[in-house]
Amino acid sequence: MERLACELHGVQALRFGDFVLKSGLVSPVYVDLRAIVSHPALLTKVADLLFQTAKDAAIKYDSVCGVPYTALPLATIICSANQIPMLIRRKEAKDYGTKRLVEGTINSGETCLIIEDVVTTGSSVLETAEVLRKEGLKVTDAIVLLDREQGGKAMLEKHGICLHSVCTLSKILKSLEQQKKVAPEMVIRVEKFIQENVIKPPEQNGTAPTKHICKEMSFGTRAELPGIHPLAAQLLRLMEKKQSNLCLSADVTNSKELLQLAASLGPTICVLKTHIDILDDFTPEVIQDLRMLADEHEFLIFEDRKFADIGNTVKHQYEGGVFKIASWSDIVNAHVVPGPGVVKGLKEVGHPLQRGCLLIGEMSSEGSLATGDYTKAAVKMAEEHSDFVVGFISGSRVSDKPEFLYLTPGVQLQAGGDGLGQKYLSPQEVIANRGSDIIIVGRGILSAANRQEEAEAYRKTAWESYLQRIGVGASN
Ligand code: S5P
Repeated sequence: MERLACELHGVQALRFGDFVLKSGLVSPVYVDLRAIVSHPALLTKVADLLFQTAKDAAIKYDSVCGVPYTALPLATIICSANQIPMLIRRKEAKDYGTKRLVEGTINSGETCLIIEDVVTTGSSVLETAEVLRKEGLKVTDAIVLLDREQGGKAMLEKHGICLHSVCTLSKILKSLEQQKKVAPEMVIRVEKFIQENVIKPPEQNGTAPTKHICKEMSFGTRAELPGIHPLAAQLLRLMEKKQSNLCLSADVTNSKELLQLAASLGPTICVLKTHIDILDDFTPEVIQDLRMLADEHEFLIFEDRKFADIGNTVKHQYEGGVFKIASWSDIVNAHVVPGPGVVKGLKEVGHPLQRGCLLIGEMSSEGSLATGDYTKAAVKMAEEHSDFVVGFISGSRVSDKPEFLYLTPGVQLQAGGDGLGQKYLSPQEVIANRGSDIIIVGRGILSAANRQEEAEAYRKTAWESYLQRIGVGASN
């Protein structure tokens, strides 16, 4: 980022001062990436970054089309270096011959990836997408070097295009400020200008909002997101390593059985969830043994305590008492019903220990009140405490932040319920369709004759559903 920012600034692709835009607005920043075509090394580097961004987002496409004009050479380099068929969009139809608007071999039904240098409102990308779509091509994603963050991403999403950016104007700015190439006052002016000039996508009266269509980042990519909680990053990495997004809900009442489960299913799971207060024979030694097994088999421990009291009380419940949960459990969870105090109280204990907390955004049980505005309030609380909150217990992806993890209970291979309000969905529905990350399975595994085989069946189905979601063909 630093080098890219420095080089773009060096070739005057980014300039700061007072510039009158086409619209008449006076802008403190002027972005003109055409300059890079005269700098072959930089041009190639930018093309590489664009290609890598598409790769990281696991986008599947058959051809590439650059938005005229600056992105044309970029698309050319990408296609030439990686042997991908290219399409060229004409700005004007030829007034003779075939009157084609797109040059190259068009195979109707194939997917074309759009490349762009800079996006403000997104209208240039959309124009190109519409031309390609009229030719029978699918356009689902666009890659841009620089997102000016003025509403382009949201506008394109409304039109079924997911915009992936190599960098954003605010990140470039911060980097240039750190390198002392732009004065802090100018950074503030530009940030203010961006915020005040965000173009909202037009309301689509009468039509349902477009579903969030952005294809997924892999768990591994999410682990590297800047600002991600270290515990969330650790979990995402071990999920990728073990190819497991299965959490075992070890709801057993006997310590020996709990430890046996941890030892035998440890290699198959990413998280082991406990209800430590249902053990008939709890001793601190059980916890020591469980911790050793967690470290040996690389899974996290999640005590499903569902704290739901005022901050001062939950602090004691988390830190002390018989169970001393904070001393051994990587993750705990909390209801948001008391308000932010519950998170603040838990954070005072858990944050110094680098623990994480999941907020209950939705519940799997029949008639749950955790819906609608309640769920939204949980998301807001999580965002305000993202230094401690690592995600949600929810039936679906309740926030669009990839830094958070989404764990879903109420999962069995067979749909149905338990007669006491529990409702079950399949791993496929939860992971592939509802966008959750981790399935939490208790009785689906515990009541099987062969728990190890059953756990493996859940792991495999959930992992394949995840691969399907990120657009990668299922493996093992
Ligand atoms: O909404 C929820 C939240 C949780 S944490 N619904 C749930 O079922 N749980 C927990 O997940 C519940 O306490 C139990 O430990 C587990 C589900 O177990 P199963 O046997 O129904 O799979």
